[in-house]
Amino acid sequence: MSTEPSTQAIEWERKPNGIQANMPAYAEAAKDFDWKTVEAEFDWSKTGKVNIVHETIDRHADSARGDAVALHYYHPEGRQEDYTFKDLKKLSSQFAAVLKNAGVSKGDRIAVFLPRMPELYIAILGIHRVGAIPVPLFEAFMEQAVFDRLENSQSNVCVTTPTLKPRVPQDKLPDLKQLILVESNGELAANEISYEESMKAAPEWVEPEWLTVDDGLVIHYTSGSTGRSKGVLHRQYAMVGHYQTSKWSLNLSQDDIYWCTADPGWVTGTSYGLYGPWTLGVTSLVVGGRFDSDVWFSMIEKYKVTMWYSAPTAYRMLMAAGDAIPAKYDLSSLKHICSVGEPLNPEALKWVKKVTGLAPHETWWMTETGMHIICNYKGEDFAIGATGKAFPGTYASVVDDAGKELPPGQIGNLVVKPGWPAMMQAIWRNKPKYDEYFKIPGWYASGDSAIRDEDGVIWFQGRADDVIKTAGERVGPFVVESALVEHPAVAEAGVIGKPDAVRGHIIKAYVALMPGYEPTDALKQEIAKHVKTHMAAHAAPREIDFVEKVPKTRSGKIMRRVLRAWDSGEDAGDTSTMED
Ligand code: 6R9
Repeated sequence: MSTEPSTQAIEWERKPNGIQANMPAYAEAAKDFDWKTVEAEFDWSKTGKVNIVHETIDRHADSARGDAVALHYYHPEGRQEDYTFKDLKKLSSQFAAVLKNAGVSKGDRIAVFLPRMPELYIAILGIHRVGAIPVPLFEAFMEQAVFDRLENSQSNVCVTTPTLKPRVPQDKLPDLKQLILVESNGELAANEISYEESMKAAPEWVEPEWLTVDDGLVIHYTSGSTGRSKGVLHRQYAMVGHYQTSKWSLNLSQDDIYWCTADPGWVTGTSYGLYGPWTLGVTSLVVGGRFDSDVWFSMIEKYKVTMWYSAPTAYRMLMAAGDAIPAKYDLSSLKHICSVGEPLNPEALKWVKKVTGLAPHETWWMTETGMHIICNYKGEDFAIGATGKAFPGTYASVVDDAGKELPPGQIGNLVVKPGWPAMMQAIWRNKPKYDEYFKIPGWYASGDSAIRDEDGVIWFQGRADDVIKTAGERVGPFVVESALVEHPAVAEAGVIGKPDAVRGHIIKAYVALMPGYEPTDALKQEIAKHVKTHMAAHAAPREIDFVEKVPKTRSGKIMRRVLRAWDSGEDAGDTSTMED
């Protein structure tokens, strides 16, 4: 880990003169920036009536943009459909009526457990229309992960499919009253509603439930280093941040065809898969199905994608699939590319630039920040490897544990001054967890470490806690350890992220066995499968080492620092607090 980026040979991504950007000069935009001017872009600033479905869909449907495509949907083995803003106004109204009939009202939490399909987007919009709060769940979640999220959010309705339904443990969820099934084959239990049938009978216009800017927008579950996943609650006001960052860092405008590859199960898929682009009235592409390099590059050609927002793990997978695939397609429509989720390696950045002519721009942010905070911007040159500068109207810095700002070049805690528009409103039913983010006086603490250079540019250095980023997704070691020890053969388990060329990190588990179990490869596989079938595939350890004992402090905390040293072959440092 470097602590002195300014003394390294820095390579620059240089822009030709005259490049068109929505924010032509960062310094000028940041000087005197006031979020009040962004508020004025929303109808609620005049009417006082707030609902994101109005700002993302209805106001465009009722304007000259009404017949413009809001959503292109493409599934390589299935449906290919287009929806205009008018279509989404009607469909989200119908779904709102279905929810009202099911007794849903303002503030209720509604789980959406669907694959990436048009109904996923329609359901979320319909939930907004009735003033309820969507809880999007990624389709790869298995029973335990689904249970944790539905139980904590006390969701009373879950929108899902017959295929995913068996992973919803209804008998253990007393608050869950009804299921709405998409693509059901007609056989319905007493508490089940057919999406298709109920939509047919529903009215084509339902007025949005009018809210305030402080009412709930969405809950995303995310991992910390300890305890179960936490429900990050955002408020309607977050749209102010989604809108402006989509305009200036994604560089979106209404002549764009925008492709965000993230699933709405993760925050990128809502903040920048729905709210940001649609508050701007931009056409969005959603691609269903699995990752496939050929399909991905063909999408850019087919839809003439102009703006592409993806993650380092995807760029690395595309790179691994080789240059011949992008060479087959016309990628000349592209005008801007961004990246999120992990640092993008210079090698992958340069490869994307080689095949598309454009270098991906970093956007650093978190589920909890709700919107971009630190970015490289289209109008400015940037150093390759730099994370970027704080978005106008936000202030990010690098501080010591007491909250004192560090001089340039020193590594410390990456923090943000509280008060940006999309800052989380709460951790659902967990005030102590929320307060932990503000333990450095005066700051929101991200849990990342970083360096700020002389020019005020921030360089991400790594996670300061034990959270693992694997294939762009946050996995808390504790959740995996808990799933591991549920297996009868496992006495103790410690989990770390092991650096990996494609996934960023993979999950590696150190496991101490119960007496009487033999440390075999077959057992390793069985243990990994156990995690996969209980939590989610991405949470399962790809590597397991059997050990006599998992290293712990005298107070019983797993010393993941020691596990990381074992893995890398480095010195474990001070082990004086380790139990013998
Ligand atoms: C949006 C999202 C947040 C964590 C964050 C950091 C890492 C995100 C990054 C990045 C380096 C970037 N991260 N963007 N690291 N460069 N451009 O990813 O949210 O899943 O909550 O993860 O991801 O470690 O703290 P989330």
